[in-house]
Amino acid sequence: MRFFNYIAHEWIPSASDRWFANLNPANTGDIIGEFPRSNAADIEQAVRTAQEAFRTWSRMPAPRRGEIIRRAGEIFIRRKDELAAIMTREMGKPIFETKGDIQEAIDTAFYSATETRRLFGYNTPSELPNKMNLSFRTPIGVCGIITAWNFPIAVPSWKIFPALAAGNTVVWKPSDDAPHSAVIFAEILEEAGVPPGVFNVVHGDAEAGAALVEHPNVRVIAFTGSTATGTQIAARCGALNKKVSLEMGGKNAVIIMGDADLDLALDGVLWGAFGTTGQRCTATSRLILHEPIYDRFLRMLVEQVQSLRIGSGLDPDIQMGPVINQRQCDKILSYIRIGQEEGARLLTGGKRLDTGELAYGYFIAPTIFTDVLPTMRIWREEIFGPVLSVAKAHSFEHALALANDSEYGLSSAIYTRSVEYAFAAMQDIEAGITYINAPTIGAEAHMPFGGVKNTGNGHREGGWTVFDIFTEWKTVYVDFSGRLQRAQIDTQSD
Ligand code: UN1
Repeated sequence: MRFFNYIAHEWIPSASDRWFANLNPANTGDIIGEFPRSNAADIEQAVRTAQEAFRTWSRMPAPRRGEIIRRAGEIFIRRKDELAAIMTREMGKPIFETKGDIQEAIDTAFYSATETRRLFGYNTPSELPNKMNLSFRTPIGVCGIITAWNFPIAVPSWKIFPALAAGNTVVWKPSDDAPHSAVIFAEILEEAGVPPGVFNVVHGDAEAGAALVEHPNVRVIAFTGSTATGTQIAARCGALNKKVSLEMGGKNAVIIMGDADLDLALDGVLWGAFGTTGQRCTATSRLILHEPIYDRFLRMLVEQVQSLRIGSGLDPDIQMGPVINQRQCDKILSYIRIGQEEGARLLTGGKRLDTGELAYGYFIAPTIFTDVLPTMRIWREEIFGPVLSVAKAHSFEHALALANDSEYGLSSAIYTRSVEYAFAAMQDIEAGITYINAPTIGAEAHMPFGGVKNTGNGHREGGWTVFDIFTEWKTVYVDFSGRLQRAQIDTQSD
């Protein structure tokens, strides 16, 4: 079956007439369909359409736009089961997780819809009499959105709904590993009443993404993906004076102190490290264990990890699905080899699972390395798979130093019963998100989301802060004195 780009409510092939196949990562013989490998001509057409649509969409009262977005949330509720199966089939995570992914988009839709009645500005005193100063948010224009495959609906929704709510129009280049979900996203927005050209989908790979970044009429780029790609995008956006928001890599650490509730911490580490097969930017990939509980906690963890049920996410009993594709599978296995060569101790896992049904997909055993030193690549580099690196800390200060010894700073967590440790962690962990007695994954739609250091470039999606990405401030001075008043001059007597 062939799928198409979505421009101005039409489903159209790429001008390139080239296609890529979308496979089920749990069973690579299951081909979902062929999708267009788009080029600059397709981007040109989509951007032109989005630019035209901007004229009317940006002038629609924001609460009217909000009603359409709210309806989209309701249709996501109605189509949740069907869409979850489509998502799991193309990207592998279990159905209960894809349902959560959709729920995050529903929450974002309702939140964004409600924000259309707020989007507060400022009204402040003027320094001159009979003059009023205001500042309010204005839409920017066409937003280019480029996303990853691991949250095929939630992460795009974090960008698309606020961008639309604020009055922008959108051209979205979804991941070529999860393009079918994007097709459903478009169907839902159309049914909700988003007018033609306001929301467009152009499938493809880096070629289409680069054309979107380069297009002079795309004024904002919002990207989720690797730090390497994001850094290149930021450089181009810098040269072209575009606004750019980046959500990139993570190497998220959990600290477990000697006084922690170990059963609670165990559940948190299992979910944080191996949920979504470790393929979240928020995944727990470093575990810092306080010396007194080091051996005991590892024994508990290994036992649980070895009993995780692994297989196709379409099977409701499965806890962990495959990794996304051959390239990622090779990359993760090569990091496992690097870890062994660097001298870390492989405690469990460390291999591809290829017996029985698993032979048809990209399955990797959940893997734990101990004796990991902060100099090792498996401690420093984002692997994006089910691989957890463990280090021992002699004290809270040592644990904190280990956690902060990273070029990334997205999520973090500490398990402790001590108020002092908890507050010190809140203050001193270098990350955009810190969890106390909860895993590193599980951000909520109405809170700012993003990271410090090489994880981002200072923006926050989610919550009220996302509107800083998708709006510009307009300042207005209303002088009703009926005469020329000179700011900075007429206020001063000397
Ligand atoms: C991502 O992996 O890009 O907090 C986002 C979480 C999810 C979002 C992850 N709500 O883990």
